[in-house]
Amino acid sequence: MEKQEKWWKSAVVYQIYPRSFQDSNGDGIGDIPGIIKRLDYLADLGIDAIWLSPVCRSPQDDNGYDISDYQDIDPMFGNLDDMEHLISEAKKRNIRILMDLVLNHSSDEHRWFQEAKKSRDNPYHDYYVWRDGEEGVLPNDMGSVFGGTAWEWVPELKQYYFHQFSVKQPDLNWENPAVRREIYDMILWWMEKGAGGFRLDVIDQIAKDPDLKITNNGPRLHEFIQELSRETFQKGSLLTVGEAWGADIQRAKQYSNPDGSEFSMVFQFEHMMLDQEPGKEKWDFCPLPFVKLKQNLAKWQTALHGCGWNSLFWNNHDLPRIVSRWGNDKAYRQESAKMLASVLHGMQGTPFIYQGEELGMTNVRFPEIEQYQDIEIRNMYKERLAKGYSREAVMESIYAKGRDNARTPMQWDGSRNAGFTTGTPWMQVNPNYVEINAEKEMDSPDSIYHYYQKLIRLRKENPIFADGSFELLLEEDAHVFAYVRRNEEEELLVLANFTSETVECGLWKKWADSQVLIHNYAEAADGCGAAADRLRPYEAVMLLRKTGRPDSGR
Ligand code: TEU
Ligand code: CA
Repeated sequence: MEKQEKWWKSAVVYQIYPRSFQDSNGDGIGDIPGIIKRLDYLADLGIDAIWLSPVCRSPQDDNGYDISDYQDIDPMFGNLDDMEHLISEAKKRNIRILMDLVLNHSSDEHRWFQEAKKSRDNPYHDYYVWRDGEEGVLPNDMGSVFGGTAWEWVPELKQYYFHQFSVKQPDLNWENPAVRREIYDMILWWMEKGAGGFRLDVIDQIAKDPDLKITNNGPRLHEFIQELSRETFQKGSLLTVGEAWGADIQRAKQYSNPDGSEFSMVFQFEHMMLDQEPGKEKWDFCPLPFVKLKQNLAKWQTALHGCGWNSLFWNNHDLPRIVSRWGNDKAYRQESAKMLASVLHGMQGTPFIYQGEELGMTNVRFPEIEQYQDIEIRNMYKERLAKGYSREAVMESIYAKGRDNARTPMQWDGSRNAGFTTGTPWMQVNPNYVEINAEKEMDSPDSIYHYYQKLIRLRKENPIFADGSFELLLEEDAHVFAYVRRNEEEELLVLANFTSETVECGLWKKWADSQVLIHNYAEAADGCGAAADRLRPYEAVMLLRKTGRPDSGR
């Protein structure tokens, strides 16, 4: 029973951003039939579940994170039959479909909001968060994540509504039990349709209290989540993952409590915020403090061991491409993409692969702002220019951190539009698709794709990936990321050079009698590999050995 319930501990999840994955009808937008066509590709990769970014009915102000009907599919992506078909076709390949639940807010075009703004005594009015006021005199100075104020005036009601995201994403009022009941019923309906789990969008923001200027981690947060879990998820054997930018260790333990009272796991971002200037915005980027990254990941590994469960990720649809961000997408694209994958997949937790990551897809540098689609980018561009930033500086921020880096169409092959669409893609394809595409990757035995495939297989074959403890080695080393995982029978060393230089490192030698599980360089070259004191640029290796000896490998 226990084992069945915790199937997700050895699982690997693949995230699909539907509008950019595969178009099937030439309208330039990825869709559900397109995903179905590519299921064999994903089965071959070896993944266990797909996290599907939102496909529900939506005006697409924030690419589907603004839902106007939670129980219907947006016509742009297909219909409910297509969705059921996807679930059953995926199931045939032992792949579960995780839906993206956007529960903090709905679209302003949702029937609830349309009713809510009719009058103050409409039964749906209290589904949202309102404050009385006067036009032009905001209830307070709270801002929206996407820029500007978090308050929008509705003249008919002489009230403001609260929106943590865009003005078309009014916040739902979780204080109202009727809202919570509607949400639970909707989730149960998706469970009946065969959803294998759920990713919960900005779940730490549902218990907001605008009067106290509280956005995330509100006082009733865990009460709400526990009720949600009890009323829905606990009735099935699901993978549930809560997105929580504001999670610390203590909260993460609550979210992923092994007793199942909240979610299976937490999706937190501490490690992904290290290359931004402290106290500033994500656009104010700085070089990655490498030692801090190691310490941070190590902290999460040890603190959650045995009492919580983390997601492992470098990428999602909100983050720039990792190979461009912390690897080297020029001279060492292959090596660094594989190195980053090794460091991540060697840890405890559930790895998430974001579409194209397994191909080493890179960031994009579009010359014109008009080529960018993301509401966050567009708003920031206007705001920062108005504040006096230079256009060049703003574009550099977008190149480094813009969400559209992750949202360019999937690069399937070297044909026009990378095989993504026969029409005009909703966002331009990254011009490097001729070099970087799935077809090429599949054809080459040494590709990044096959490296990911092997990492996934290793996790399935070796329980130590899921159950081993974690110890960081060479903590202060400015180049090398090294750690050991241990269980009762074995130990696993992950050794990785995070730089484009050849560096001194004698650790591999001490593990000379171990088995090489995976290595991102061909053995050959003199003075390198097991016998050497050096690691080549972005070199990474995973070594496994049986224990029973006192030597711990330091
Ligand atoms: O993201 C949460 C969130 O806070 C992000 O908007 C994040 O702050 C931003 O990307 C950092 O630049 C989730 C979804 O993943 C995102 O796509 C949505 O836009 C957002 O919620 C609103 O639903
Ligand atoms: Ca389409």
